[in-house]
Amino acid sequence: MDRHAKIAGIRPPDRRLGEIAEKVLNGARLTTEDGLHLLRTPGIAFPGLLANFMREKLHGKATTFSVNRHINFSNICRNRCSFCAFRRNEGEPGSERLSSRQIVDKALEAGRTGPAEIHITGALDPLFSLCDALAVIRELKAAMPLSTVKAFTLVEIDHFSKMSGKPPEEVMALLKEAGVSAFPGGGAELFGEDIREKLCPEKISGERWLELAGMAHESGIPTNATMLYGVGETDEDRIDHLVRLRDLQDRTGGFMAFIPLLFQKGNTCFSGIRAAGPCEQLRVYSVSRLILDNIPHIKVHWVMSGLKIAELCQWFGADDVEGTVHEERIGHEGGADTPMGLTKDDVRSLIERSGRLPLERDGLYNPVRTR
Ligand code: V47
Repeated sequence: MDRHAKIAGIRPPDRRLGEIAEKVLNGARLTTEDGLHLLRTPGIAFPGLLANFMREKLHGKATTFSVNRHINFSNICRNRCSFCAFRRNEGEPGSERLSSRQIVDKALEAGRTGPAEIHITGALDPLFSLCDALAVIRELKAAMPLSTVKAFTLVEIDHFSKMSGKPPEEVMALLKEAGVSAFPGGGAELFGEDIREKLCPEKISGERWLELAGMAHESGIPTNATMLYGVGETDEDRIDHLVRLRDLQDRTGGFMAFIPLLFQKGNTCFSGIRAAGPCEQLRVYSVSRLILDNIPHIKVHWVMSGLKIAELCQWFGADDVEGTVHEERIGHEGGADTPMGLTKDDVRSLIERSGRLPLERDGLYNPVRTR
């Protein structure tokens, strides 16, 4: 208790938080019950302090970011997830499937040599095949050999596998050979069976997503992991999601970053839902940092969180800020009121305003030395 007081400068608000603090300070693992207690603690200061202790132990004062370009290859999707405002039917106004030339041109908008990281996600488009995916990646790498390509969620990998008749391991190996360095963390949503049934009954199960993540890691392809929240899930759903990720990471070590995605309810059937407020958001960042003791980075996707929370959460567990992005469609179709993209200076100043030290990285978290 004295040690907490010394480090935190304040006494834990209750005995249970004192025990949790003891574990965090000793590097011991938190349980599901600890996670639930942290989520249900009325105040955010003490959980935040603990998350910041862990964040600074791992990353010091630095917050990383990348100059990146988000590109959505298609929004024409076989699935109809209830939270998604981005999907369209074939031929519907606003439906769009990009050619590989259009994708390369978009990436080149970031400059002659391309962005450090190209981030590609889309939809389960019946007319975008594994061959198309491989051709796009090869063209991107030919035009921008220095860019890291983080492309296709595990849900999309499963779709390519089903369409091509090739096992997912082979799909992953072909994409890696073509130039994919990592898979983005989308499609994880929430793993709990009941909430997943409400959100995305047609999507692969949480267990399948985790199985594919394990395969990617075994194939030497790192991935990220996301969690959609503020969409009617329970505290138990959140902690269950985090613990399942932590269990897999114990076995593979292949997750680079965890990214909480705040639900944007516009143009969805959830328009009546109460949005997660700022305290709740900061609580989610803190608990994510504390439970995910084996995933190196907690990233804030400023598009979804808003710029104010992106600044604040760097003191509540986050050590990585989404990059310049350039053109964000998924959150904006859901009514996100953030900019479509930021300049590199904007991102740096978002980090500096928080009192952190901006550190530019590539798509695999290697430092980029520019200035
Ligand atoms: O899985 C869809 C989410 C994800 C909404 O790996 C929504 O670095 C909020 O993969 N409100 C796809 N979220 C995006 C994705 C991603 C994004 C940023 C960084 C990384 C990374 C990956 O977008 C989906 C879903 O969870 N999403 N609709 C919505 N209305």
